[in-house]
Amino acid sequence: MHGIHAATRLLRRLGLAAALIWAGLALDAARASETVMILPGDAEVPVKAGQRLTVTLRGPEGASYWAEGLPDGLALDAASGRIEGAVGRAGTYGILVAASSDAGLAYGTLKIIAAGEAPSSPASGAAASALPAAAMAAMSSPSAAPMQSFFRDGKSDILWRNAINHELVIWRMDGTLALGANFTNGGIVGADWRVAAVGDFDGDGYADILWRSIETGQMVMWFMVGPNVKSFTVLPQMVGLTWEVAGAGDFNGDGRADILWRSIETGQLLVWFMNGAHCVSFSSGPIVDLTWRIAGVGNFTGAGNGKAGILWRCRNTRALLAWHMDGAAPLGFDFLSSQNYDAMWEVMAVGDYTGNGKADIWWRHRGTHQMVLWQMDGIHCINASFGSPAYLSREWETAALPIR
Ligand SMILES: [Ca+2]
Ligand SMILES: [Ca+2]
Repeated sequence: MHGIHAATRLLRRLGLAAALIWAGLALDAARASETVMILPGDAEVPVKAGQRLTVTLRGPEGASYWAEGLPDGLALDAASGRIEGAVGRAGTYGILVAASSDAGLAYGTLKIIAAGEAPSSPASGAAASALPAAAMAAMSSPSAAPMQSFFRDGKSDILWRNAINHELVIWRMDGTLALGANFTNGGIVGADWRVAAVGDFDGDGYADILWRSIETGQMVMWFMVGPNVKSFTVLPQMVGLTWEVAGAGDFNGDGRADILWRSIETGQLLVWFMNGAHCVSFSSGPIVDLTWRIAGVGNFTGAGNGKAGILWRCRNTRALLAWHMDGAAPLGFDFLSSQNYDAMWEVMAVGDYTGNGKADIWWRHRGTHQMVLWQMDGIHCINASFGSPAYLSREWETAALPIR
């Protein structure tokens, strides 16, 4: 019974118990071979490398299970929820687990900490620790290319979707100026799908498009070259609709866009570190009061070695706050010096539109649909100018500013 008490304490500490019960998962006390535990929510399993372990995920009757990020040596039985095997290599492994049933979809995180002879790597996920120091240094240097550039020209672009006929158009941008409007060749995607985020998920320099079904939460990634779809992948994971994709950016500095999640119930943050459509590892971040809304993802100051940060806007005061991040952890924050826009103005996109390596902010007026670019130098707006064109009719929406 030691295991269940430890897990329950952990859940209490994380304040997650209520959400999980609602989601249909319950703690399981079964004890099998050597090490057994756990379960849903966020849980940690300490083991020795090479030691056999069994972890049983327990969801509602008839649930099927998946796990993403299992280390070599462990396997999941999707029908029973049993994860069995032995972790060959010492390390800390973050695993995303979920149970899917008629009652809905619940997910949690499982951390397996495998101790070995050598000190275990602090890195979450297996791959990073094997890299030589030089490669790590190269990977963590600031990425020159903005994550929202469809044309690999060093400047972010704007993806529009028409809420009525669902056409997709990419404006190739140079600062405030739209150089051209390009229809994508991906065809018309139905109304139950939404553009969840734009980012270069595979690191080839071209922005890609993440779709999410508003009915099921299923996700599809389009890998782009310019406005054309090169290939697409259905993501194996599904996350319940109480979590929303808040944006995409390179939170760990490996040159690939990652997915920022936020719970619409608790305000909890979660980052999926991506390699293309594959979630390599993930970290949960702080819980932030829901009076603060995520307006965009971008790095305004260069802090965190160029890694993506988060732009927050307070629903009450309209204050703008930039968080500087390292992975899912905030390093510090700054209030933006200009914050005098009223509620009629909404942030429609964040990206590097001027090509100076720092994020800028596009605003759109809810009444006139005019667009204004704040050209930013750090946390200071050095120029606010209308776009050219200066407005677009209401039915055109961006990922960050859907019509609701
Ligand atoms: Ca790409
Ligand atoms: Ca990344």
